Amino acid sequence: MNNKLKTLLTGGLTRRDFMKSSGAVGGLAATAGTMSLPFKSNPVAAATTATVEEKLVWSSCPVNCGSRCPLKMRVVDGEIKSLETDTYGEDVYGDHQVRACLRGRSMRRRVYNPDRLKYPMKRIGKRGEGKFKRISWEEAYDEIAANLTRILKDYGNEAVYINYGTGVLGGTVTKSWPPGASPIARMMNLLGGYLNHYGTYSSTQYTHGLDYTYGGGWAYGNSFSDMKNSKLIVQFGHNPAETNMSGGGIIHYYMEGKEQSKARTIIVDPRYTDTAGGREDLWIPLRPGTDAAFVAGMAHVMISEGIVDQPFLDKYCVGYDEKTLPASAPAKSDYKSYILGVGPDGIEKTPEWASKITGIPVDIIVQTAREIALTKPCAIHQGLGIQRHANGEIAARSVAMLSILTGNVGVAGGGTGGMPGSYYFNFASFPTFSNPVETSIPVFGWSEAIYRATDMTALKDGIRGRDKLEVPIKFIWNYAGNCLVNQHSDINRTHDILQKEDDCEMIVVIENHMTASAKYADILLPDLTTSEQSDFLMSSEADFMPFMIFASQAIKPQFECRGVYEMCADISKRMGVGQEFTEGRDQEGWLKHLYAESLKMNPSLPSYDEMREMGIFRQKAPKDTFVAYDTFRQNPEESPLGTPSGKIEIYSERLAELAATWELPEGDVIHPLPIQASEFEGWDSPVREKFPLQLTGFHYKARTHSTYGSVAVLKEAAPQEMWINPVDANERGINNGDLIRIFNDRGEVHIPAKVTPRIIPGVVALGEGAWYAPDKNKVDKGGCINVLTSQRPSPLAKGNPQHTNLVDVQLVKKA
Ligand SMILES: Nc1nc2c(c(=O)[nH]1)N[C@H]1C(S)=C(S)[C@@H](COP(=O)(O)OP(=O)(O)OC[C@H]3O[C@@H](n4cnc5c(=O)[nH]c(N)nc54)[C@H](O)[C@@H]3O)O[C@H]1N2
Ligand SMILES: Nc1nc2c(c(=O)[nH]1)N[C@H]1C(S)=C(S)[C@@H](COP(=O)(O)OP(=O)(O)OC[C@H]3O[C@@H](n4cnc5c(=O)[nH]c(N)nc54)[C@H](O)[C@@H]3O)O[C@H]1N2
Ligand code: SF4
Ligand SMILES: [Mo]
Repeated sequence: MNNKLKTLLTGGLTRRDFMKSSGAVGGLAATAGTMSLPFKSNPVAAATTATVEEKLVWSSCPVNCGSRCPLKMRVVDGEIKSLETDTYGEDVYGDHQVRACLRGRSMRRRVYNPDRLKYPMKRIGKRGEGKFKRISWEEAYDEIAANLTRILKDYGNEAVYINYGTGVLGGTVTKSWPPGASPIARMMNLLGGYLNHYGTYSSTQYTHGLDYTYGGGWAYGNSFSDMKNSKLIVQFGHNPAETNMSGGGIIHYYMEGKEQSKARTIIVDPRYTDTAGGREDLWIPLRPGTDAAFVAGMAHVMISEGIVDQPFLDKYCVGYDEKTLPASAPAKSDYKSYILGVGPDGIEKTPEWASKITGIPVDIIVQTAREIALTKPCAIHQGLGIQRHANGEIAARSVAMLSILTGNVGVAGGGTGGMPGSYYFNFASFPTFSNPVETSIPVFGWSEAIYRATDMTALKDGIRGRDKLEVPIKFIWNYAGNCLVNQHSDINRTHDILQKEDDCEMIVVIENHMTASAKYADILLPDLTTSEQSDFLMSSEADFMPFMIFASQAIKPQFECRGVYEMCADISKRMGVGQEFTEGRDQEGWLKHLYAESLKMNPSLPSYDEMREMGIFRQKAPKDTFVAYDTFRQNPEESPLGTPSGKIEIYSERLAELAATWELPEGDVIHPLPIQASEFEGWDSPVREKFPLQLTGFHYKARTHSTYGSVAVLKEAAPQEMWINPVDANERGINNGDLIRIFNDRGEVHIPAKVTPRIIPGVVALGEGAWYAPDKNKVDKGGCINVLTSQRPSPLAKGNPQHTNLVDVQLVKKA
């Protein structure tokens, strides 16, 4: 890749990475003496009788759900019998208990699940068949070391890939995400490195899109707690009641902020979500993938009625109108011209135009535009649902336009239109050295990098660090992830790619359960659960009350399971870097070391032993709200944004350059402005003649992605069903509970229908993460949406457009 282009590309920082390293909201300042423990220590009770040994041990739920919770295990004779969660303090807002949700509370059923992996295994059937034979740990290590040595020698380090996996995102030594922070990365870096990826399945269109607007890699929004200062709240594709639940999750701050301000609330989502749930004032259902048109229609109202914040646009922004267009931009390429139809496309983005695209009535568009422009401050946030689309980058940028046009950026009670900001706990990370390999692929591109690697280029496929990939992926480490199969798009295609054992030669899966991905392993290593080992876990999104958890080993390792640290230490030894890997420490040794390092950064932490006893340490942030880019608002010259101009770039010269140089397939749009663009399988796609219904996904309370997906009580409490509007159901003779088939050219799923007015007609929805369960004809009976999703990436981030799908639905059997 040429250097000029390289500097145009975003740095590939992920959200949590960025927040951690940023002085702005990253970690709390160490304020020795000013911060006392927020609660009393609660000693671990240990009752021993002659025959029964009973103890209470703090553990945790380490998964990727936007929260993180402590679990106190009641262990009787070496077995977890029951558990409770955070019970400290008075449970008042700001010092509230971090209580686990039903998933975490069912941890016992995950630890003792019949699906639990027991022994190291080697595949004997075809990949995916699930046929394995039991082998010893020695055999497993030998096999891995021999293959790794051979592949490194024959193909080089760029042929080794660490797949995305967020099952132990919460851990420190056992951390699975970002992959560069995992023990696997530490080992691979000692061996010369591995092929990197950039972006995440969560947010890559968001980060890549909004980086061009606000700069800095991750666009911040005001925290939910700041809603106490708002007069109006608008949420686009955001469902924190399901995605950030539990006592530590930000739904708590959303509820409290809203309660304090009593602000009117508008929810924009094709589905009536749990976040709406009777607490909203207006639900605006729209067709998936059309948020940009909705915003453009509202912008038309604001501009033509003269209710935009012109002084803000003049002072802080680039490209709103011709006055602030950069010199390189053609005439009439500004946003105002685009909206008023005097730009190159000549189309006026009237509310009538927007209504045809979105399905939202004209009067709602007009009324909402006026309300947003005239009710200040207005808190606008987006979730990640709108960006997990084929046009996700511009959709994310579009929503931000509402906050920008109305001058809500950088003020209390307002916001940026981005994701809500949070403070993070300041704690040492497990050192993994740096990766000598610079080549990087988009996170979603790994399956392509197996079979058409050397065809993948910088300009066509977003390869970074090289103009094109030099070698295919030959070896995959898949630790605590189900993105090898279940969570990656188009499972039938992935299956075909992985069938060819001469292409990807070795897949090592490190897991707790026999997941869809585990079935594709060549060597399957049974990992400990968090209950069987000790580690530190940091809060995820936790607004102004970040916290840390000391999870201690509650029970002995089950069966022959071993921890990932021990596995990596043993494999490193075979590869000749054992001492460098461990530095003479076992896992507990690292915990002590990292805690001592953290104490230096944050002296208000209790001692190691006290912390182990307390389990959870909650710490208030310096402020009880977070206002994104407030210093920029106060003084843009002194505190510029991370964009090339230092201002909010409504028109991005960097995007104009990419639009001119990148090789895009027909229909893909990269544009300097946040314009409306059609999706390859959207409401106006010709594919609708064959598959008339839009299928959108969502993150479901029954699971965290696929984790907890095999726990029977959870499946019963929140069953896997496809949402369909009565209008579409009646047309197809479908009643609530009937078994239906959902299908397109990529695959077929059979599950029950949930017939409900909670979804807009023309759209069906399926919670992501259900366990893929194909019959012999490859018809999935588990309800896994990725049988139906596409591997075609989004234009800019080359990310996963997993909410962009067209399908049809038919009745299979009456209930
Ligand atoms: N269609 C569609 N697909 C999606 C999404 C979508 O919205 N729609 N969302 C995407 C997003 S945002 C994400 S983040 C990804 C998430 O995808 P993944 O990161 O693959 O998340 P999970 O499915 O939870 O898989 C985590 C795995 O870790 C395992 N695990 C849990 N605890 C442990 C442990 O202690 N040790 C080990 N070794 N393993 C453990 C679990 O059993 C599980 O198999 O999915 C993406 N896929
Ligand atoms: N219970 C639970 N919590 C989770 C997770 C989980 O799997 N389970 N996953 C965690 C992870 S890793 C992540 S990344 C986050 C994900 O959080 P999000 O990505 O925000 O979650 P989604 O449910 O995919 O999307 C949010 C909403 O967007 C809506 N939506 C879809 N398409 C569109 C559209 O085009 N326009 C609009 N306006 N709305 C749309 C969906 O209907 C949904 O209600 O959640 C985290 N929290
Ligand atoms: S799934 Fe999330 S909210 Fe539920 S217990 Fe685990 S960390 Fe907490
Ligand atoms: Mo995610």
